[in-house]
Amino acid sequence: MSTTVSETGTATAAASGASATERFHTDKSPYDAVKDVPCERVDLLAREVLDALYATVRKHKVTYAEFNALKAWVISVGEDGEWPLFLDVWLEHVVEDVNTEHREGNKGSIEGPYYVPNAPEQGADGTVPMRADESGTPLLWTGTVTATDGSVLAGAKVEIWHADSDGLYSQFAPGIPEWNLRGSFTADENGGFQIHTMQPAPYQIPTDGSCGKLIAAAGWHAWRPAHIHVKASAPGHELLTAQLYFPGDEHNDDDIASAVKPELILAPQTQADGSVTVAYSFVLDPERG
Ligand code: MBD
Ligand code: FE
Repeated sequence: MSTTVSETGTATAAASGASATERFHTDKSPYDAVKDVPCERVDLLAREVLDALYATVRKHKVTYAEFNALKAWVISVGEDGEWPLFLDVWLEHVVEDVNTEHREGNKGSIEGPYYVPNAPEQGADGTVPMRADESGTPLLWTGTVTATDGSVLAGAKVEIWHADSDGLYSQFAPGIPEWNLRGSFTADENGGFQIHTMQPAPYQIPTDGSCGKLIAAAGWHAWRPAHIHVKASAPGHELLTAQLYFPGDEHNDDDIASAVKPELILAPQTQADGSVTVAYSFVLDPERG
């Protein structure tokens, strides 16, 4: 990743897109998990998506000029490396919904394009890696990890990652230390953890790339509300991927990625020194047989 993000200079859509695309490619092949899917399923899904496109073209009498603009735009999304961004912003939320609706534990939300595994371990009580002069409001998050049957999940893993006070993610924007504002925590014998970090800023998806071009052409906005990404996991339990939000953010009701749920909005308490504390705990569902 560091090869595609320059150490200095401003964040660009093409650089963060290239990093996100490369990050996705370094995962184990996404095709492995679908190698036994029958062709009937592929036929069904591909056919229905194409039928939806035909219906739109017919209903709105799409012109050749519009078709050619679409072709040019689709090509540029790939050239900018923005397919991970496009798919996570405009499609992942519904995939997340249908795959978690059976859960009795916490609500989750989308992963988005900027997760990196193996962030530095901080134990049960620690501070995420940050710069000596990291700006923003200090935030202390206290919680526990338990199972839907009420049992304590000692040793559960809680990984967090989020943007800095400029809305930038380490490893996807230039000039930020590699693991800045990314950390892994391990619940103690009571399932408890304490995370010290900085409150993130609202995040604007890159406006200078192909996704930004679509947003501008359609007259949309590019904002996500401020959010902390988290993955909570324990052996024998379903991985919970979520995002936590802050009350009063103007984009909580109007998230470009449609990833806010009321259960995911924190109730921060401001302390005398201006820092904030939040309590948020996880209840994980058992893995299905
Ligand atoms: C993000 O930070 C994010 O969380 C999502 C879902 C899409 C783009 C940027
Ligand atoms: Fe994010």
